[in-house]
Amino acid sequence: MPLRKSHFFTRKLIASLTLAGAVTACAPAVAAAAGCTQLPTSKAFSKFGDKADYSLAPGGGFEGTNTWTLTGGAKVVSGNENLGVSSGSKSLFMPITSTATSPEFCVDETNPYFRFAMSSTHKGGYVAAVLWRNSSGQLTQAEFTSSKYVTLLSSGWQPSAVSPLAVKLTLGSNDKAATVQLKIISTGNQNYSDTNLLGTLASNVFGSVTIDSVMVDPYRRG
Ligand SMILES: [Ca+2]
Repeated sequence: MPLRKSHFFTRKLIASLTLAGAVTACAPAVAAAAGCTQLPTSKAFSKFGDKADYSLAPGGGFEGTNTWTLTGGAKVVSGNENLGVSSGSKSLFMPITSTATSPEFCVDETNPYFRFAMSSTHKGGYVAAVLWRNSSGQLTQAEFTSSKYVTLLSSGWQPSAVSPLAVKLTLGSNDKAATVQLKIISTGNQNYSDTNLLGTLASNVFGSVTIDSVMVDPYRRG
Protein backbone atom coordinates (compact mmCIF):
# COMPACT_ATOMS: atom_id res chain seq x y z
CA MET A 1 0.00 0.00 0.00
CA PRO A 2 2.30 2.74 -1.25
CA LEU A 3 0.09 5.64 -0.25
CA ARG A 4 -0.21 4.50 3.32
CA LYS A 5 3.48 3.74 3.53
CA SER A 6 4.38 7.08 2.05
CA HIS A 7 2.12 8.81 4.52
CA PHE A 8 3.65 6.81 7.30
CA PHE A 9 7.19 7.68 6.38
CA THR A 10 6.23 11.31 6.06
CA ARG A 11 4.86 11.21 9.56
CA LYS A 12 7.95 9.44 10.76
CA LEU A 13 10.18 12.05 9.12
CA ILE A 14 8.26 14.81 10.86
CA ALA A 15 8.57 12.92 14.14
CA SER A 16 12.31 12.48 13.59
CA LEU A 17 12.82 16.15 12.81
CA THR A 18 10.82 17.13 15.86
CA LEU A 19 12.88 14.78 17.95
CA ALA A 20 16.12 16.10 16.49
CA GLY A 21 15.06 19.59 17.51
CA ALA A 22 14.21 18.43 20.98
CA VAL A 23 17.53 16.65 21.39
CA THR A 24 19.42 19.73 20.24
CA ALA A 25 17.60 21.90 22.72
CA CYS A 26 18.00 19.55 25.67
CA ALA A 27 20.72 17.64 27.41
CA PRO A 28 22.56 14.97 25.40
CA ALA A 29 20.29 12.12 24.34
CA VAL A 30 20.75 8.93 26.28
CA ALA A 31 18.50 6.37 24.61
CA ALA A 32 17.64 5.98 20.96
CA ALA A 33 14.12 7.06 20.18
CA ALA A 34 11.48 4.61 19.05
CA GLY A 35 11.00 4.72 15.31
CA CYS A 36 7.32 3.85 15.12
CA THR A 37 4.09 5.55 16.03
CA GLN A 38 2.68 3.69 19.00
CA LEU A 39 -0.96 2.63 19.07
CA PRO A 40 -3.40 2.28 21.99
CA THR A 41 -2.72 -0.77 24.11
CA SER A 42 -4.46 -3.23 26.40
CA LYS A 43 -3.31 -6.12 28.52
CA ALA A 44 -4.94 -8.42 26.01
CA PHE A 45 -3.53 -11.72 27.32
CA SER A 46 -3.55 -10.91 31.04
CA LYS A 47 -5.91 -13.78 31.86
CA PHE A 48 -3.18 -16.11 30.66
CA GLY A 49 -0.56 -14.65 32.98
CA ASP A 50 0.91 -12.36 30.30
CA LYS A 51 1.06 -8.86 31.79
CA ALA A 52 2.43 -7.18 28.66
CA ASP A 53 0.51 -4.50 26.78
CA TYR A 54 -0.55 -5.26 23.23
CA SER A 55 -1.84 -3.35 20.22
CA LEU A 56 -3.88 -4.86 17.42
CA ALA A 57 -1.78 -5.56 14.31
CA PRO A 58 -3.17 -3.96 11.12
CA GLY A 59 -6.33 -5.84 10.20
CA GLY A 60 -5.48 -8.34 12.94
CA GLY A 61 -9.06 -8.70 14.15
CA PHE A 62 -10.33 -9.65 10.66
CA GLU A 63 -13.25 -7.27 11.14
CA GLY A 64 -14.43 -4.96 8.38
CA THR A 65 -12.70 -5.11 5.00
CA ASN A 66 -9.94 -7.70 5.04
CA THR A 67 -6.46 -6.22 4.44
CA TRP A 68 -4.41 -9.41 4.72
CA THR A 69 -3.20 -11.28 1.64
CA LEU A 70 -4.78 -14.74 1.65
CA THR A 71 -3.85 -17.84 -0.39
CA GLY A 72 -4.90 -21.47 -0.50
CA GLY A 73 -8.48 -21.00 0.62
CA ALA A 74 -7.89 -18.95 3.74
CA LYS A 75 -11.02 -16.88 4.34
CA VAL A 76 -12.68 -14.63 6.86
CA VAL A 77 -15.54 -16.45 8.59
CA SER A 78 -18.22 -15.59 11.12
CA GLY A 79 -17.38 -16.02 14.78
CA ASN A 80 -14.88 -14.17 16.94
CA GLU A 81 -12.33 -15.76 19.23
CA ASN A 82 -13.83 -16.18 22.69
CA LEU A 83 -10.75 -15.35 24.77
CA GLY A 84 -11.62 -11.67 25.09
CA VAL A 85 -8.38 -10.55 23.42
CA SER A 86 -10.18 -8.22 21.00
CA SER A 87 -13.89 -8.02 20.39
CA GLY A 88 -15.61 -8.59 17.07
CA SER A 89 -17.63 -11.08 15.07
CA LYS A 90 -15.13 -12.56 12.60
CA SER A 91 -11.95 -14.62 12.45
CA LEU A 92 -9.74 -16.19 9.77
CA PHE A 93 -10.20 -19.83 8.78
CA MET A 94 -7.06 -21.41 7.27
CA PRO A 95 -7.24 -24.84 5.62
CA ILE A 96 -4.01 -26.82 5.47
CA THR A 97 -1.37 -25.24 3.15
CA SER A 98 -3.12 -21.86 3.09
CA THR A 99 -1.29 -18.67 4.06
CA ALA A 100 -2.24 -15.27 5.45
CA THR A 101 0.12 -12.29 5.26
CA SER A 102 -0.51 -9.03 7.05
CA PRO A 103 -0.09 -5.56 5.56
CA GLU A 104 3.30 -3.95 6.14
CA PHE A 105 3.73 -2.12 9.42
CA CYS A 106 6.50 -0.56 11.42
CA VAL A 107 8.21 -2.19 14.37
CA ASP A 108 11.03 -0.93 16.50
CA GLU A 109 12.84 -2.12 19.57
CA THR A 110 9.70 -1.52 21.62
CA ASN A 111 7.84 -4.24 19.68
CA PRO A 112 9.63 -7.39 20.83
CA TYR A 113 6.85 -9.94 20.36
CA PHE A 114 3.50 -10.69 18.78
CA ARG A 115 0.77 -13.08 19.78
CA PHE A 116 -2.68 -14.12 18.57
CA ALA A 117 -5.68 -16.30 19.32
CA MET A 118 -5.96 -19.64 17.53
CA SER A 119 -8.04 -22.79 17.40
CA SER A 120 -7.42 -26.00 15.52
CA THR A 121 -9.14 -29.04 14.12
CA HIS A 122 -7.57 -32.51 14.36
CA LYS A 123 -4.01 -32.66 13.06
CA GLY A 124 -3.77 -28.92 12.62
CA GLY A 125 -0.70 -26.77 12.84
CA TYR A 126 0.87 -23.54 11.76
CA VAL A 127 4.12 -21.69 11.34
CA ALA A 128 4.11 -18.01 12.30
CA ALA A 129 6.78 -16.20 10.30
CA VAL A 130 7.99 -12.62 10.02
CA LEU A 131 8.92 -10.98 6.71
CA TRP A 132 10.99 -7.88 7.28
CA ARG A 133 12.84 -5.12 5.55
CA ASN A 134 15.44 -3.00 7.25
CA SER A 135 14.19 0.53 6.71
CA SER A 136 17.66 1.94 6.19
CA GLY A 137 18.68 -0.55 3.50
CA GLN A 138 16.53 -0.98 0.41
CA LEU A 139 17.91 -4.40 -0.48
CA THR A 140 17.73 -6.04 2.93
CA GLN A 141 14.96 -8.59 3.02
CA ALA A 142 14.50 -11.68 5.13
CA GLU A 143 12.05 -14.08 6.69
CA PHE A 144 12.31 -16.01 9.91
CA THR A 145 10.12 -18.50 11.74
CA SER A 146 8.81 -16.96 14.93
CA SER A 147 6.79 -19.83 16.40
CA LYS A 148 5.28 -23.17 15.43
CA TYR A 149 2.36 -25.22 16.63
CA VAL A 150 1.02 -28.69 15.89
CA THR A 151 -1.69 -30.77 17.49
CA LEU A 152 -3.22 -34.19 17.04
CA LEU A 153 -6.57 -33.37 18.59
CA SER A 154 -8.83 -30.46 17.90
CA SER A 155 -8.69 -27.54 20.31
CA GLY A 156 -10.86 -24.61 21.23
CA TRP A 157 -9.60 -21.05 21.22
CA GLN A 158 -6.29 -20.58 22.99
CA PRO A 159 -3.47 -18.04 22.94
CA SER A 160 -0.57 -18.67 20.59
CA ALA A 161 2.97 -18.79 21.89
CA VAL A 162 4.60 -15.44 22.59
CA SER A 163 6.28 -15.08 19.21
CA PRO A 164 9.54 -13.16 18.71
CA LEU A 165 9.34 -10.06 16.55
CA ALA A 166 11.76 -7.16 17.04
CA VAL A 167 13.98 -9.26 19.30
CA LYS A 168 14.99 -11.22 16.19
CA LEU A 169 15.32 -8.26 13.78
CA THR A 170 18.30 -6.23 12.75
CA LEU A 171 16.87 -2.76 13.02
CA GLY A 172 17.84 0.23 10.89
CA SER A 173 20.95 1.97 12.14
CA ASN A 174 19.32 5.39 11.93
CA ASP A 175 15.73 5.04 12.99
CA LYS A 176 16.01 1.73 14.87
CA ALA A 177 12.97 0.47 12.98
CA ALA A 178 12.03 -2.08 10.37
CA THR A 179 9.07 -2.72 8.10
CA VAL A 180 7.51 -6.11 8.72
CA GLN A 181 4.69 -8.36 7.64
CA LEU A 182 3.39 -11.25 9.73
CA LYS A 183 2.77 -14.45 7.81
CA ILE A 184 0.79 -17.40 9.14
CA ILE A 185 1.16 -20.68 7.24
CA SER A 186 -1.35 -23.45 7.95
CA THR A 187 0.91 -26.51 7.93
CA GLY A 188 -1.23 -29.23 9.42
CA ASN A 189 0.51 -31.64 11.73
CA GLN A 190 3.20 -33.10 9.50
CA ASN A 191 3.90 -35.83 12.01
CA TYR A 192 0.50 -37.22 11.11
CA SER A 193 0.20 -36.10 7.51
CA ASP A 194 -1.05 -39.44 6.20
CA THR A 195 -4.77 -40.07 5.96
CA ASN A 196 -4.73 -43.55 7.46
CA LEU A 197 -5.84 -42.51 10.89
CA LEU A 198 -8.79 -40.41 9.92
CA GLY A 199 -9.49 -41.72 6.44
CA THR A 200 -9.89 -39.62 3.36
CA LEU A 201 -11.65 -36.77 5.07
CA ALA A 202 -11.50 -33.40 3.36
CA SER A 203 -8.37 -31.46 4.18
CA ASN A 204 -10.41 -28.31 4.56
CA VAL A 205 -12.06 -29.89 7.58
CA PHE A 206 -9.11 -31.67 9.18
CA GLY A 207 -5.73 -30.02 9.56
CA SER A 208 -7.07 -26.49 9.58
CA VAL A 209 -6.48 -23.68 12.04
CA THR A 210 -8.48 -20.54 12.70
CA ILE A 211 -6.78 -17.39 13.92
CA ASP A 212 -7.98 -14.05 15.27
CA SER A 213 -6.88 -11.02 17.30
CA VAL A 214 -3.28 -10.76 16.08
CA MET A 215 -1.60 -8.48 18.61
CA VAL A 216 1.80 -6.77 18.75
CA ASP A 217 3.55 -6.09 22.05
CA PRO A 218 4.67 -2.45 22.24
CA TYR A 219 6.73 -3.11 25.37
CA ARG A 220 5.16 -0.70 27.76
CA ARG A 221 5.64 -2.47 31.02
CA GLY A 222 3.66 -1.14 33.95
CA1 LIG B 1 -12.10 -10.89 15.24
